[in-house]
Amino acid sequence: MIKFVTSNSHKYEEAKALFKSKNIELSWVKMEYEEIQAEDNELICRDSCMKLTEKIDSPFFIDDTGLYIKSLNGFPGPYASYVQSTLGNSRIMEIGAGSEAHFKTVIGFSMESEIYTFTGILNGHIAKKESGTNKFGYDPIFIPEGYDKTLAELSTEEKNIISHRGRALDKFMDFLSSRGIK
Ligand code: ITT
Ligand code: NA
Repeated sequence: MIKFVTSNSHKYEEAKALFKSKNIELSWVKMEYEEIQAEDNELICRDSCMKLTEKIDSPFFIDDTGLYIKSLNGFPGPYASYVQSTLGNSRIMEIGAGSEAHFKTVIGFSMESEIYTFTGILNGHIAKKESGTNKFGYDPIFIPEGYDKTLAELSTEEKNIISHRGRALDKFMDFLSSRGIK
């Protein structure tokens, strides 16, 4: 049984669908934790994982995700959560519509006092209007490369196949099975 520590129900639902397809049991530790400020979300992820090791029995993992908009020099990057709640999607489109962008997820896994990280990236661009009914963060304004619709117009399964989180979790699940962990 692997614990996923996150306050975000969308992240949990996506991970649950993937883990289910591999028959790995997942449990949700729904809690918020503080994050340091840094440019690099791998660093943030490692730091959070280390601090959580004092509070939560391992094995557990966390997910740190950033959105990097090219025409805005990578903004909001690791501040994606703060910017989503302060500016929101319509204001982001005013300054970033049409620009190339990418999501980056870093999974941090704590096991036997070691921390392992797994990264996934999804390239795409910022839409000119919001669309889609899956209202998870920036999904209604993010069009993945090779698509003409937003992430919010894809099902969880479709998103998982191509997404930053899906790719990071695939690497993570490969690691788990190579260690015989269920
Ligand atoms: P945690 O408790 O797991 O930290 P969080 O929502 O605070 O949950 P982050 O710190 O990683 O998560 O913030 C990233 C923000 O970026 C998040 O709040 C969403 O608004 C957005 N986001 C993350 N993953 C996304 C995805 O797959 N699609 C769209 N938006 C996403
Ligand atoms: Na967070």
